[in-house]
Amino acid sequence: KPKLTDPVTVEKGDPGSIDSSKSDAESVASRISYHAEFTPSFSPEGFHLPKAYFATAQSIRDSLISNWNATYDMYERMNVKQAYYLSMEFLQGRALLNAIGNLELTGAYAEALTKLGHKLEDVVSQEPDAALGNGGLGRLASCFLDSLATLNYPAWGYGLRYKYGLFKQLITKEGQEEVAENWLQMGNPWEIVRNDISYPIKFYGKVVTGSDGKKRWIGGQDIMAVANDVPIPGYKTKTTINLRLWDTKVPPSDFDLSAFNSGDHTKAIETQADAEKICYVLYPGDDSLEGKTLRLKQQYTLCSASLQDIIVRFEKRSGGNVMWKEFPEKVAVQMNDTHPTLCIPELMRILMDLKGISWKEAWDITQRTVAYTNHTVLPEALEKWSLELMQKLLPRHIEIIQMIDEELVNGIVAEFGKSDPELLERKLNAMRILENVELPSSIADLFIKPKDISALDTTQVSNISEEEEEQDTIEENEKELDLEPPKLVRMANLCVVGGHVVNGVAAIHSEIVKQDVFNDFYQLWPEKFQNKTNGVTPRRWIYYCNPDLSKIITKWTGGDDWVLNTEKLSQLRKFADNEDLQREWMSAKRTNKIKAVSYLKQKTGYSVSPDAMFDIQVKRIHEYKRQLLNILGIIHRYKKIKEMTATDRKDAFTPRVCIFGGKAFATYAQAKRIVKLITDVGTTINHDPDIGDLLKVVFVPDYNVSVAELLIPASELSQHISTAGMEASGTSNMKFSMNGCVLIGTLDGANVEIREEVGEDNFFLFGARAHEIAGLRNERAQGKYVADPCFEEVKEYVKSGVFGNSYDELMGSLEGDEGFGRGDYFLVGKDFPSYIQCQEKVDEAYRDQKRWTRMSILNTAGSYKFSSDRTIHEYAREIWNIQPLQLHNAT
Ligand code: B1H
Repeated sequence: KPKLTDPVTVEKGDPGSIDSSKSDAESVASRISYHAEFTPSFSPEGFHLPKAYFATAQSIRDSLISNWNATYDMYERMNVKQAYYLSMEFLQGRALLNAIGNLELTGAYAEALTKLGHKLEDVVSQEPDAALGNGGLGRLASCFLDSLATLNYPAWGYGLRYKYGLFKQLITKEGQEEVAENWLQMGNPWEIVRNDISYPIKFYGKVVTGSDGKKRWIGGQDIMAVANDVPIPGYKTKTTINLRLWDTKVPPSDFDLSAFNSGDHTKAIETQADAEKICYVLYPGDDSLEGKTLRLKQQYTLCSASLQDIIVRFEKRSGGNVMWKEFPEKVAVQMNDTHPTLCIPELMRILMDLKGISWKEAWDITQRTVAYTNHTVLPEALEKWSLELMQKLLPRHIEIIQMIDEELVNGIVAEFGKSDPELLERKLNAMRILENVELPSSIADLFIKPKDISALDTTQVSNISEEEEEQDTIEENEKELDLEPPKLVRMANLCVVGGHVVNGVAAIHSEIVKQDVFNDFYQLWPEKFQNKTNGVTPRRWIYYCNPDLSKIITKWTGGDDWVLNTEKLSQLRKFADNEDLQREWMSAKRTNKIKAVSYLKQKTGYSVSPDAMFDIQVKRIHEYKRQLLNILGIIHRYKKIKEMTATDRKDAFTPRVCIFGGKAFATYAQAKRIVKLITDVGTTINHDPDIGDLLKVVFVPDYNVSVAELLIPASELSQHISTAGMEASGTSNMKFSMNGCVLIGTLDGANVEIREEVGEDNFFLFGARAHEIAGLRNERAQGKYVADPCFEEVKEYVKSGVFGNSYDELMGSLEGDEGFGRGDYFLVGKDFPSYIQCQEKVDEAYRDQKRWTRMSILNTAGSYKFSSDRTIHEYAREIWNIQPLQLHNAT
């Protein structure tokens, strides 16, 4: 291997060697060598893989920076309207291969690295995943950035630069264990620290009114948010947009030098640590008050720093003639779920307290600027913050929120009148932003019940004895002490009221949003509600992760323009039965399966056969996603296989490798028990000599974006089996379908639309429908439910200890309401028989490989709608009102 002291093709320090405009392999190799020597992150000796990765990334970064600068200059010059996507999560994964490919330099880089003694694929796999997100919501944000850049939309992402991303998952004998993911340990070549771009952020303190009547927020804790920019290159375009991630620091003046000098070192660094810890971890555990406070500080930091930055830009581009009314014509802010809700009171605060704008005008500007995407209808996931905590941390914002709530209450009273107090009370209870907070007395008086009125009637002679009265008072006091419900701020209601658009993320989900979760708002403002079905970027999720399949698609659709225009994929339909295509298609799948086989061996020790069907469920572990249904189905299969003779087994069942992957939230005990059950079932089945290759169960540890890029192309059947109505959209379902996997699923989230596009014959459907769920739960609660004998058998089998223990809490949750019983809230037992029947159909279909391959091709062909390019065009046109702007003169 070449030594660093002996650069391969250029003289040391030749400035020409880093001219990023040349795209031949020779020039690329020069640039890599240059960076290996002159922007070093490692000791000089050796050109080992980690160093090769860094030098390669830095060489690409040069091109990204010049394109980034040119893009930014153009936006400044043209003063275009920009969209800002605010998200607490961006699940970017790796960047190198994507950047090289988007700049159309894959060939040159592969050749250059070969010259330097390495393979491109080994170099790119050195990169740690940027895992600044939990799952679908964060990955969606990253797909959106890719589409925005590719389609030349003027837009930026804003997020937080967490020092530790999502935890690393270890699978041990105890089940899941979490370890900190120190992704920045070796440095991050993709971020540019902007020490010149920082904003003050305040917490706590108090609000005072000045002599001019203006409110001022003073005192408290002051920290700084510093910008770190991550360039996001579009595919085959020079447009390079920005993901600005905030890091928190203590203001330079706050370092207590005298404390340090007098020996109190701890005190001196305390303030520093207090500021920096805000960006330590993605989603700090929030069971404690400290955890909640930290999470709220994170959310406020994101909102405040981003809005200050956006406002500075707006003012600068206004060139000394700031027209605040026009702010919404230059700025669109999208809130990715409720996590950035504080944008609403923060924008109001800045406009009123710092820019001197009236409440009415500030409210109009705010509403026209922000929009809200809802990603979940699970009640426990709809954020509510303690009013008390917010009042302490953000006193001015609470004043503003109280005002918004009061205006809303007045609006509701104006709309529904006072003649039907019951209706009015119901509306106020559903729609108010503040929960368990008294109404203004003029309105509260309406709701005094007749009984209460008589109690207030002083003309009535009281015949209650003193003793009884005393007893009543004690009881009332106790009630107050114990049962005083907490005062809360409902962030979702604030978003619906404060934004101009509310959107769901799949057709069925947007209907549930309108008809159920926010129905009262929908009745009042139907025009606010929209649907934007999610999508995923075809660059990362087919083109780069599945090169073999991509070549076939390019060949059969007559060019690689499908990467930008996924409609082209539908042309594959007409070749679904073509024998040549089928042969090539199956061979690509097999190559991908073989890659996965060696990965699984390396990570789990299990050897699996590439001849078996690869059946995969990878996603966050959650009861509603029903990994439990999947594993109980596998146990049923195992039991049936064991009950048969060796020859019958082979006829009855198609060999399968059942692969699971996904992380459970660290404090979600039931989800962790599911992981444990899956791994225990794997241990038993995979070592059972009766079973052989007929069934294998593998849990892939530490599922992340890069693991997904390997597993999805290798998958044949993919499971999306949530209780209907509970998965807002799902996005991995789209990725699997694109890569020619057939889905088994319920009519939930985007499954509904995928099935429409790929055709019902090419989707394995089972289970109760969303509108039936409430009724089924009721029936179950009333004891009307008739248990399925197969399901009971499987449960008993698990409880008997075959897999190591009896899983009392897990199995109990599937029963009534005594002990561990949770009434099978997710209807695993109800859907079990139809799931098993459906899996039998899957076995049958797979035995006919021609039929299966046809289904596989028709999935890729029908997946064209699920490109995030389509989704982003819809957001741009129907919510943000922004236009694409093409860059011509960058390098
Ligand atoms: C989704 C979340 C989410 N919905 C709270 N909600 C979080 C909620 O850290 N938190 O507090 C984090 C994430 N994530 C997912 O969004 C949905 O479950 C998927 O169905 C959907 O596909 C995805 C993108 O829209």
